[in-house]
Amino acid sequence: MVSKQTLTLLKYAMWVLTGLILILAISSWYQNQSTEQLAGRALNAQERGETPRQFFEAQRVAQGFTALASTHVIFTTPSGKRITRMILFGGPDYDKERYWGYCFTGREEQNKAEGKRGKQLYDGKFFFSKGEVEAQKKRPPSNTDLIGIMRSDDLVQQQKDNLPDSDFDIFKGDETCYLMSNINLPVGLDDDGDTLNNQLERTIGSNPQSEDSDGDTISDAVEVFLMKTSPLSVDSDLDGLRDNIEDVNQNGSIELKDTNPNNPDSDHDGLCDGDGYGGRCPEGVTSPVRGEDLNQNGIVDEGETDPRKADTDANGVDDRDQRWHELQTQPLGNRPYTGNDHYPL
Ligand SMILES: [Ca+2]
Ligand SMILES: [Ca+2]
Ligand SMILES: [Ca+2]
Ligand SMILES: [Ca+2]
Repeated sequence: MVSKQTLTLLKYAMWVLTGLILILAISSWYQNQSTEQLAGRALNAQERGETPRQFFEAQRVAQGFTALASTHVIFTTPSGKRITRMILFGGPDYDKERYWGYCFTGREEQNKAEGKRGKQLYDGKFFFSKGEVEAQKKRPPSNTDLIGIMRSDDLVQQQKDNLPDSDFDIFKGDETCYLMSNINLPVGLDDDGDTLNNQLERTIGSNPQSEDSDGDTISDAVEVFLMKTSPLSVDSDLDGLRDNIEDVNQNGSIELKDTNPNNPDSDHDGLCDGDGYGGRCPEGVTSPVRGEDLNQNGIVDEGETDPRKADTDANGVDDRDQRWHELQTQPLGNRPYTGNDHYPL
């Protein structure tokens, strides 16, 4: 059921939108359609050039929902729940995209009746993604009131300076807001506190009630936002080495002590980083040549080669070629080399 208060706010929303829509630059879908393609059948609202609408009550916001691109979205934030804009709208990757919105005070109609304009008329909270702020900074100057609001708003300067803003970048609950985005946006609360909101977790398939869904000691957020590894697999590149052994300090960059958790052969020598039995190892599972870190502990032990160096002993021959050569000239496990063993150079 839609509450009376929400209906009142929706009424404000509808006429505020008629003004706000002037500054939207995201109707490319419709503009790109050829009229011939649309002939001979009934046109839906989007094809007629009307922007579709979505409404979400607080309960749906708590669970999470997808705000569709180029759609007027009205939502109410759940009572007593504080959440940052960044988390509510899907995190840093989505912040690079273009979305913006406005949270109503309920005073807009009265303000308009009193002849107020600009920031005095729209005295609620505007919010913008970093991508939208960048796009707005590139817009040519305009005398339009609404653009004036956005341009003169302190938020633009603060986001320019990368400063957090408690008023504008935190949603405090019981706020009814308008949202417009140029992409489908996962919106929701963050039940497990890992900074991936519930809807983003649902989309990815991670557990919204666990901050480390795959139990590899790396949080879902670090895997998704920083390391770009799978929050659903302890060994994202299937090379036999766990993600937390590959990127030791879990910072998403491959340093001297690290192997690449997203590449099964970090040093490009043809040998797998781990034991060589992983699904993405270059040598087949039937090959007598295995990988580099055979006991998968992140340390170069006796009898192993270094998965960070293509030529571990610096003798001028890469590890894989050297390993094959050694197998030709010495007993192979519990049987001698027969000459039938392939030596693929
Ligand atoms: Ca979460
Ligand atoms: Ca994890
Ligand atoms: Ca791995
Ligand atoms: Ca290697």
